[in-house]
This record gives sequence, structure tokens and C-alpha cells, in this order.
Amino acid sequence: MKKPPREEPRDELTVTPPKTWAAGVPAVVHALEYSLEQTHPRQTAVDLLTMNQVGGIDCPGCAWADPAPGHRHRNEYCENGAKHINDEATTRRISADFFREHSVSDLGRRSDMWLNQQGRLTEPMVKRPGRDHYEPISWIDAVGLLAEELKSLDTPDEAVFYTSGRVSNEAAFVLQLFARAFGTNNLPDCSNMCHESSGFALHETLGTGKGTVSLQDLHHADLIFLVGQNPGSNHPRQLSALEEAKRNGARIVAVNPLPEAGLLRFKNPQKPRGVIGGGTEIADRFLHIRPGGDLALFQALNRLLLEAEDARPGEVLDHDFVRDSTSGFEEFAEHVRETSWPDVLAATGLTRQEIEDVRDDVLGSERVVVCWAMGITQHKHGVPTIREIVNFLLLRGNLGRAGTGACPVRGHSNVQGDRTMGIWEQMPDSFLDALRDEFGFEPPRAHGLDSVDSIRAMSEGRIKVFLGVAGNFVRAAPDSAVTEEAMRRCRLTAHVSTKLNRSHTVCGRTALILPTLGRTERDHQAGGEQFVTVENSMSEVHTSRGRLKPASPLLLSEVAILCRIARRTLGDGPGHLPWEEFESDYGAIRDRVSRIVPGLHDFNRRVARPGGIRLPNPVNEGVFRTATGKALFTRNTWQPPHVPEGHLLLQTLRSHDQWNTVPYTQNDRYRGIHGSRRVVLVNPADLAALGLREKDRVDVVSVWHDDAERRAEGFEVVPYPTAPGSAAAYYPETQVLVPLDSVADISNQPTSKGILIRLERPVRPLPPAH
Ligand SMILES: Nc1nc2c(c(=O)[nH]1)N[C@H]1C(S)=C(S)[C@@H](COP(=O)(O)OP(=O)(O)OC[C@H]3O[C@@H](n4cnc5c(=O)[nH]c(N)nc54)[C@H](O)[C@@H]3O)O[C@H]1N2
Ligand SMILES: Nc1nc2c(c(=O)[nH]1)N[C@H]1C(S)=C(S)[C@@H](COP(=O)(O)OP(=O)(O)OC[C@H]3O[C@@H](n4cnc5c(=O)[nH]c(N)nc54)[C@H](O)[C@@H]3O)O[C@H]1N2
Ligand code: SF4
Ligand SMILES: [Mo]
Repeated sequence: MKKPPREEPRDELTVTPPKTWAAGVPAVVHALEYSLEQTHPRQTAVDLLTMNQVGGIDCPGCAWADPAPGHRHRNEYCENGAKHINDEATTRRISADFFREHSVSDLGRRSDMWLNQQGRLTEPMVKRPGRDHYEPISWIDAVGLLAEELKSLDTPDEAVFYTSGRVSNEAAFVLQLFARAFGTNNLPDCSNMCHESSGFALHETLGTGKGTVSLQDLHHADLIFLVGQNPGSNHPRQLSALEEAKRNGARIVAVNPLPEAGLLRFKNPQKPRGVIGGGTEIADRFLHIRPGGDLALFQALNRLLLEAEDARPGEVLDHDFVRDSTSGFEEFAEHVRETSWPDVLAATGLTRQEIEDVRDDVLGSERVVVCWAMGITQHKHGVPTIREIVNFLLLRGNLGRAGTGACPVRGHSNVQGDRTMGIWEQMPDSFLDALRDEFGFEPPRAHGLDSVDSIRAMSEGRIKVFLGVAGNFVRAAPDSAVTEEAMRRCRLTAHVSTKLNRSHTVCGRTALILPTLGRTERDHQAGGEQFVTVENSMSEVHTSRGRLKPASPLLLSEVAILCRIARRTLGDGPGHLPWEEFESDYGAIRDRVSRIVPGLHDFNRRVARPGGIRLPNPVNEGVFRTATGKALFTRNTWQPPHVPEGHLLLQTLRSHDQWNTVPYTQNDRYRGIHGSRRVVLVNPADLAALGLREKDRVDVVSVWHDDAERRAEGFEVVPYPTAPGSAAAYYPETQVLVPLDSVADISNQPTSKGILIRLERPVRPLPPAH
């Protein structure tokens, strides 16, 4: 039976030319418009002024690093940071009446945007078996219900515990401790869908899963690559760092199938010159690459560097570094010398001259940084592509020196910290041993389930209980039909959330909404006022302290909720873990962390200093914890993707006006798209070949070698300078198109980019705009 369609907000689509610069006055004005609509102006100002300041609140947006204390602007935030904070500090509230009025089926038909706009969740709610409405439940009963379900499982591995990267270090540590004391490593997280490919590639080749650069390194690099990322929308303050690098003489090479506004020009809203002037040109070179072509590009560059060394022996490669600090060079070099130019040009869509020009940039540079994000990690060849980027850095010793390094640009504000705290289904034995020694129980050693494998296990009925802490698993995960069916098979689904989202409407037999404090809010516990800590993309761990009055007196902090669930499930009293102590004073959690996580010793005292703690990265001390004890050159192979005639490679991406699964408006100002998100961006030449024109209505159909048809209906075509043969459309509307089995090799990360599609004219007409 066909389900009634979801109600997607839709205005008349208007298309204007894409912007050629990012940030500047309109950015700030837009943020304020959104904030005034959502919150009380005074509240907004209090929040914003402390954001990213020493002792203030950490921006709940992206994981970009703050400048050193003393070097921060009075307004150290971007348009998006302001929007995220106001989305949380909204004055709108969801009460029990709301759930009386709206059944779960009704909510299931609402759009993601509508659900988010209803305001903050205020009290715990339960949906009981066979019912179609959530109803209020006390905290004691809610926690008891969840604990009883967990205790009734045949094995602890019938539960999964999902986290998204907004969760603080303290809550993350408590969650993983609970899961492991309960007996499972089933700790899927948003990182499985985000930078997992980076983690695997960097671990294998450098012996660390994290990036190696600091803001200082970026400021002092003389060549910076921006590969597969859109900083203007997704990491706006990165543009300030790039502006500074340019002032110091850096050149920037942007590699992207889309000419993103933030890659072209930046008007710094924090400076008068930025506001009125033409701004700073960001990219000196723009490589309009075909999706998935980056591995070929870096392999070609590596070949050119080897050939330059042949021509000028001793002058191109860093021989000392290669000899002393790396292994596998000979095999790598032999392999790379065979790279075929026709294949490279086909895979990248670039000319040989363009690639040789970049080689010349490299030869003229002493200090190179490569930054990347989802345009690399979310491809089938994400892991080998990053390994090839590492090869590229190793050749000229661009690692471990000031102004050089690898910079995977993280998404969620604390996604990196959550991993440091042990949120990973495959934590190494060293961490598990330390946990055992500290707490006196034997953690399970078998690897747990990641996000994709959790969905498979839920589909097969092997998972009975799903607990999500932050995030929106149902919408973040691929293959919506499969994922939604999998969630519905669970006995109990429970979510610790600040706002309503799709995951609350696609529920197990019983479902719980456990509403929690956001990062902007004061967190008062028995031991007094608490702060939490977070880690940014550059391994800096610092405090975040909320200032606002909680959205409801019934809210509990994430730490409190998790400690109570743990106590009820595992018991308290002698011999048990100190959940009560943890709940009343987060300093007690940090004391334990300081004995488990290397680099966080004396955590409480050191994190209180302005600027906090920078976790050491062994690579920067010349230490490579790899199989050979040295940095590893690798041999990477690739095949150009086969795109049959009439088909395109689709990437799913973010608009300027959304936070992951939550669209804030229907507009994408920088790309010139207004009024609708159900659009597919295609190169004009491809459109002509397909016989399509602007605003033609199409269904997007993905092609995968199974029988299932995956179709996203009712899209409008927008001509856009995407690389030839490729298309782009927004996530999460296109989630339905990504097959669960379409994952990156090695990392098992869903391939949200590089999906083979065709565009079909629909049989049914589109509903009218409203
Ligand atoms: N405003 C806002 N900020 C955010 C988020 C948000 O939703 N909204 N989300 C946060 C999160 S969790 C994350 S992970 C980050 C994501 O930050 P990004 O990685 O910038 O996010 P995407 O929108 O997925 O954009 C991917 C970029 O890679 C390019 N690309 C796609 N395929 C390829 C390819 O094959 N090769 C190359 N070279 N480029 C390619 C796309 O054109 C696009 O510019 O942003 C974080 N910041
Ligand atoms: N097709 C496609 N799929 C993708 C991607 C893509 O590019 N394309 N990107 C992937 C990436 S990079 C990521 S990171 C994931 C994102 O996946 P998630 O992190 O799971 O999703 P979010 O949309 O960030 O989660 C938003 C929800 O988090 C809750 N929330 C917000 N703040 C707090 C808080 O402080 N505490 C608690 N407890 N809850 C809070 C709110 O209820 C809100 O509705 O999606 C992935 N999925
Ligand atoms: S760049 Fe990221 S961390 Fe900084 S204010 Fe903007 S959203 Fe927040
Ligand atoms: Mo992400």
C-alpha cells in the first residue's frame, strides 16, 4: 500500500545567479532576522556575546577552532553559529497538549522543517504499544521503562546506543561507560556517516585518527588545498583563517565540482573593510573536478612530483623525511609512475595543464596543508583517496612541521571529542584496558555495530532497543524506507533530544522522548552549577558554560539522564559505578577521564585555563603509531566510475540554511535558490542533452544493482555549473536514494556522494505551491 506523501513546504521556486562571495553584511542581517523570529532579542544578545569566548558557551554549530585567547573578536561567530544558537534558544515550546493534538501519524506526515519549528521539547513523553499518541510520563517511570527493557534483553548486544556530535565530552564518556558496563560495544555515531573514512585512512598511514594542524599552521602555510568542502556555508570562520593565511602570502587551491561562493571570495563581517570592500579572493586556483576524481588527481600530482625529482635529483622530495620517517616508498613510487594520463583526465575532467599548474604551485611551496570534508569521505573510494592525500603530504615532508599537515575539517561541534571519550564501536584495547583498570570491570572486546550495521541488525530483528543521544538517526541514515522499517521493528526506541524531529515519529513499539538541556542553558546539579567540555577540529579541549534559563523546569541534562538510566539498569550501591557522584559533579567524570585518556591528565585543572588543553598529536612529535612505526606510503587503485548514457552522478549536500537533517528555510542564498529545496542542480550542457530545462519537474531515480526502485519524487531542475556529468541535491530530502549497501570501502560509511541516478519526467503532476 502506498503511504500518503509527506507534506513538504513548497513555495514558488525562484532561481537567481549563484553568489560569488560569502559572508559580509547580508550574513549578519539574515542571522538576526532568524534569531528575532525565534527568540527574545535580549536573550539572543546574551548568548551571542559569550559565544566562543573564554568562559562562555561553545558554538553548537560546527567544530571549527577558536583563535587563541586574546585574539578573538568581540563577535566571534558566524551567521550559522547565530542561527544554531537561536534555534536552540527559541521561545517556542512543545507541551503535552501539542502531542494530544497531533498523533504520531500526523507528525509523521509533517516536514523536517515544520517539526523543528514547533519549539523546544519540555517534558518526557511515552508512546505506548498500539497507541498513536505520545503522552506524558514521569522521569522515574521513563527511566524505569527503559531500564526494564534493557534488563529483559537476551544479550546486551540486542541494544544500540547512537550519539551525534553535539553531545558533550562528559555525557559521551558516561554513555560509553554505561554501554560497556552493560556489556556491549554497539556505539554507532554520526561520525560513522561523516569522517569515518578519514579516521581509517589516517590511522593506517599516520597512526592517528585526527588532523595534525592548528589554526597557527593554517595561518602560516604557503599553500592550502580545500578539497571537497564548502567552508562558506559549513565552516564560515574557516574563511577568516584563510584570509589571514592569504595576508601572510599563502596560495589557495580549491577542488570542487561546484564553484561554491565561499571558495571564491570572502567579505569578513568582523571588519569594516570586509563589509564595504570587495572582500578577499580565496581561491587562486579552482579545479572544477568530476565527483570522485580526487584520488586520480592526487595520484597524478604524486607522479608529477616524482618526475620533477627525476629531472632535478635531490631538490623535490624531502629525502631525509622519506628515509627516516616513512616506509613503503619504493612500492608506492613504482605504482604511481604507472598512473595513466588518459584515465586521470577522464576521472577528473581536468586538463593536464591544470594539474601541472598545481604541481608548480606545490614546487614553489615550503609548507602545504590539505583540508577536506564530505566531498572526499562520502565517496566509495574515500579511504584510498585520503591515503593518496597522505602520500602527497609525505613526499615533501609536509607533516609534523609548522605550517603543514592534514586537516580533516570536522562537522559537529564535539564529534571529535566524543571519539576521544570512547564513542566508537571499535575502541582499541589500550582504551578498554584503561577503562578496566579504572573501574574494575571487564569491558566487552568484540567490535560493536556501526550505523550501517545497526540498521542491518535492526532490520533483521537482532536489535530490540535503540537509544539515541542527540541527532536524528532516521533522517541522517541512508535508504529511508529500509531505515524506517528497521526502527519500527524495535521493541523500544528512545531519544534524548532538545527538539522534535523525524526520529520521534518513526518509532518502535514503545517510544520515549527524553527532553534535555541544550548547551546554551544553565546546568545546575546537586554539586552546584556545572560546565561541560568539548574538543574542536584542531584537538583543543575547552569548557562550555550555558547562561540561559532552561527551556522548562522538567528538563534534565544529558549527563543526568544517562546516569539515571545506568543506575536503574545496572544497580547502585557498593561495588557499582559511581553514577550518582557523576551526576552531581561533572568534575568527578573528568577526574576519571584524566586517568584513561592520554593527554587529558589533570583534566579539571588544565581545562580551566583560558584556551583549555591542546591534545598532543604524536605525528607532530615525529611519532607514527602504525604497523611499521613509520608513516606509511600506500598503493591505491581506482576505476573511473561507469556512468551509462543518460545518467548522472549525484551528490547530496547541505544548503546554506540548514543544520544537517534540519532545514531552517527553503532558501539557499549563496546558490541563488529560493522557495524550494526539492531541486536538482545540473550542468546546462547535460540538461540540454537530456532535453530538460529550468524548472522542469522530474523524479530522481537512483540506480543500484538490486531490485528495489529508489525514487525521490517531485523535484525541479535548476541549471547550475556543476562539473559535467554530475548533479547535486539537498540532504535529507534525497536520503531515500542512497542504498544501505552503498558504502565506502573499508570505512563502511554511506556513500552520500557519487550516487548513480537518472532523471525521469513524472507521470503524476506536482502538487501546487502553497
Ligand atoms: N550551516 C551548516 N554548517 C554545517 C553543517 C550544516 O548542515 N549546516 N553540517 C556540519 C557537518 S556535520 C559537517 S560533516 C560539515 C560538512 O561540510 P561539507 O563537507 O562542506 O558539507 P557538504 O554540504 O556535504 O559539502 C560537500 C562539498 O564537497 C563538494 N564535493 C562533492 N563531491 C566532491 C568530490 O568528489 N570531490 C571534491 N573535490 N568535492 C566534492 C561539494 O560540492 C561541496 O562543496 O559541515 C558542518 N557544518
Ligand atoms: N545523504 C546524506 N546523508 C548524510 C550526510 C550527507 O551529507 N548526505 N551527512 C552525514 C553527516 S556528515 C552527519 S554528521 C549526519 C548528521 O546526523 P545527526 O547528527 O544524527 O543529525 P542532526 O541533524 O545534526 O541532529 C539534529 C537533532 O539533534 C538534536 N539536538 C540538537 N542539539 C542537541 C543537544 O544539545 N542535545 C541533544 N540531546 N540533542 C540535540 C535535535 O533534536 C535535532 O533535531 O548525517 C549524515 N547523513
Ligand atoms: S564557524 Fe562553526 S563554530 Fe564558528 S561560529 Fe560558525 S558555526 Fe559556530
Ligand atoms: Mo558530519
